[in-house]
Amino acid sequence: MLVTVENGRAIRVAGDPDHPVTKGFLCAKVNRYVERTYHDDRLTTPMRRIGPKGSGKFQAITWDAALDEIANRLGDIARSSDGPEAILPYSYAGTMGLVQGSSMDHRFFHLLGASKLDRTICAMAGTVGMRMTVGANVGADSEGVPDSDFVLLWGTNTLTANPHLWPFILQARARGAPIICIDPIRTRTAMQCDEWLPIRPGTDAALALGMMHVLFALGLEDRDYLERHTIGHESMRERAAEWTPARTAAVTGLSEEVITSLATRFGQAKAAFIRVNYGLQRHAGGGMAVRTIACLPAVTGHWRRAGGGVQLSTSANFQFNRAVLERADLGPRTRTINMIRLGDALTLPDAGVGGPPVKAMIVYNSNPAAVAPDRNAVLRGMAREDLFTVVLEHFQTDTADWADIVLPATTQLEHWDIHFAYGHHYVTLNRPAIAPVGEARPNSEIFRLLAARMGMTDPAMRDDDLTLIRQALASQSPKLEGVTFDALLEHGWTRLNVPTPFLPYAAGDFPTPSGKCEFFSERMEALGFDPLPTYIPPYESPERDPALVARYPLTLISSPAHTFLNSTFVNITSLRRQAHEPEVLLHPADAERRGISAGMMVTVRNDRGAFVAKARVEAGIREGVAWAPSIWWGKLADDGANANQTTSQRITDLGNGPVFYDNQVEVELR
Ligand SMILES: Nc1nc2c(c(=O)[nH]1)N[C@H]1C(S)=C(S)[C@@H](COP(=O)(O)OP(=O)(O)OC[C@H]3O[C@@H](n4cnc5c(=O)[nH]c(N)nc54)[C@H](O)[C@@H]3O)O[C@H]1N2
Ligand SMILES: Nc1nc2c(c(=O)[nH]1)N[C@H]1C(S)=C(S)[C@@H](COP(=O)(O)OP(=O)(O)OC[C@H]3O[C@@H](n4cnc5c(=O)[nH]c(N)nc54)[C@H](O)[C@@H]3O)O[C@H]1N2
Ligand SMILES: [Mo]
Repeated sequence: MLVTVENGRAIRVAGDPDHPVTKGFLCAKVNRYVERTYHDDRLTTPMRRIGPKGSGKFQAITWDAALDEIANRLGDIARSSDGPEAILPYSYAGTMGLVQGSSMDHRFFHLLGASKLDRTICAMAGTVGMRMTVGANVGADSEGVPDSDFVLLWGTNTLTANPHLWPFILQARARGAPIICIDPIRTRTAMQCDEWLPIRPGTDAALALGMMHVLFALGLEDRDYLERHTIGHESMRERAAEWTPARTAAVTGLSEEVITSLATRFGQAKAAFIRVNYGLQRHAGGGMAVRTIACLPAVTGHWRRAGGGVQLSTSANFQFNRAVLERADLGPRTRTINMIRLGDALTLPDAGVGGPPVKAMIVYNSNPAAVAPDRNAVLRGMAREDLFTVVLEHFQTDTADWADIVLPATTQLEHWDIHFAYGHHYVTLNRPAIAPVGEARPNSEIFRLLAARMGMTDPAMRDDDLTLIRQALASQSPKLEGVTFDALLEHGWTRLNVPTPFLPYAAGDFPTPSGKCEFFSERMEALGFDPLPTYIPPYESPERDPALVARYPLTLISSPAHTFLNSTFVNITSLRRQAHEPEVLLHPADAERRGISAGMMVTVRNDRGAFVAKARVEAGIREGVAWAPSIWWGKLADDGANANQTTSQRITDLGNGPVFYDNQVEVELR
């Protein structure tokens, strides 16, 4: 991102035209970063709560007063009979930079002996699914996509969530590749594709198995690749044989013809590119689904060629020296709390995992009062009078409203950082373009200051941001060879030391225990799963809970609105206007059955909670599915609620991830 600065003020942000992936354009949200940075509501001083909890009433205080109070309160808790494990850090994707998100903060909490946070809310199910099959969350390179002859966008809203992939896909299309979208919703991405396959949510593993059935039945497999680079292909063939098109159709809700045609064309292609993304894995069997889809390119040998393979992520290629950044060795072993169980962690006496109750929570880079599942439980917890809450933020979010102390943090324009990527292979240096707005401070600086206040003398707590960046780069990984601070300073970004395009498994070399693509996985078996790919139905499905489905017949998907980045940017008026107001999209048949027409106000509810939305009625969604574009700030909705009122704290099969879209609801007139 290039920032134009005049008289110390940023006036324009733009994509870097020289960058091979971003190619001079930014997404709809980040385009508004200047507006966001100088927003009237930007937090510019530390604040202490003066009204009742949750009232959002605060008074400006000095940094000294804020740091003293936090240090005293945390010190008291650490020395009390509850001990330091009663302190919980909570952070995620506000910035994914290593300096502002996984360095000083981690060191501070490690030294303190605080509870650890298992950061599962986004990607863990799919990450572990990839690891089980191919050994790492490393897939095909976006820069190979122009060479692909068949593009499958599987459970991903590319034009919204990952627009920089799109130009590569268009190049493949120009050379004749069809683009097919598998999604219960006809998203703006699906609208631009050649075909839209409205699958029943949570059944993707069944579709992948059905595809394998057809591939083996028609002899479209690559026998040489199977023999040399996979393990368990004979049992995989037997498993696939069970998934006839008829059975696959019954589970996925797609027709036998569609399934057969999809698999046949996939198998006839030379380099099919499958983009799976994280939406697909937010169901009970999300890990297994990703693991199963990841088997497909090994069946057909597409990994051999540029443009072939599966991409969930490229992130595991970025082997920064995280151990040195985070320094887990600084503190004792402590308990771990899963971030998606925050509702339980704050409301159960042993935090739901054993040990002391949570007595203090320090939130940064996250807005859990909007984004965490089972929002009613989260808010009950945050309302506890005996919970001391500190929030480092740019804005007075839903979460900041429940804080005791709010600290103003810097934005990307104001601090140093270094970033990995998950859709390409370039390391990015984030240089500050402007001075901090108001009294804002970088997260890293805030944790350094707090450490000093609390008498932490370890020299690790004194490293400055540039030192942290150099430490991140001091890695033994050959992929980071040549990625130096000086190179980053010069260009702003540097490609990892991998070929372009990078073909990770062209010659096998899978980083699994067997060194092969594992159709059969001993690790899965050891975890108590079927060692072969299989279909695990959603929790809230006719297969597993028919009584619940009878009461709550609609599956609610609350994936991101085009103009929001999770809950970031919701307070930017121009972007919120484009999202209108909280909405729910229904299929005309589902709407008619309920006497709902477009524009009516409806309540979306289940046993966990409810929120109000305006009905949109369109055929661009599978019958039985509802879509609530998200993630709204509760405080900006008339009823103070959002879609996470209805989502559950249940976890996925692998990786302990969330099941946001495994969520049955009913919709009725308000
Ligand atoms: N504009 C914008 N961009 C973003 C984000 C944002 O909030 N806004 N968030 C960023 C982050 S943190 C992430 S993790 C990614 C998320 O981006 P994606 O990984 O693309 O995930 P989602 O948008 O959650 O879901 C993608 C699609 O999956 C579909 N889907 C849901 N369930 C199923 C299913 O069972 N099967 C199939 N086949 N499809 C299903 C949904 O309808 C949705 O259209 O985007 C990143 N980019
Ligand atoms: N229902 C539903 N819930 C979801 C999802 C969904 O699709 N549906 N998606 C899930 C996913 S994939 C994810 S990744 C999570 C994301 O959830 P979060 O990680 O909470 O991400 P955001 O909602 O973007 O909130 C990030 C906050 O960090 C702040 N921030 C940004 N940069 C900085 C910084 O440098 N310092 C500090 N101190 N603060 C900063 C921003 O102002 C913002 O308020 O939400 C999850 N929740
Ligand atoms: Mo995410």
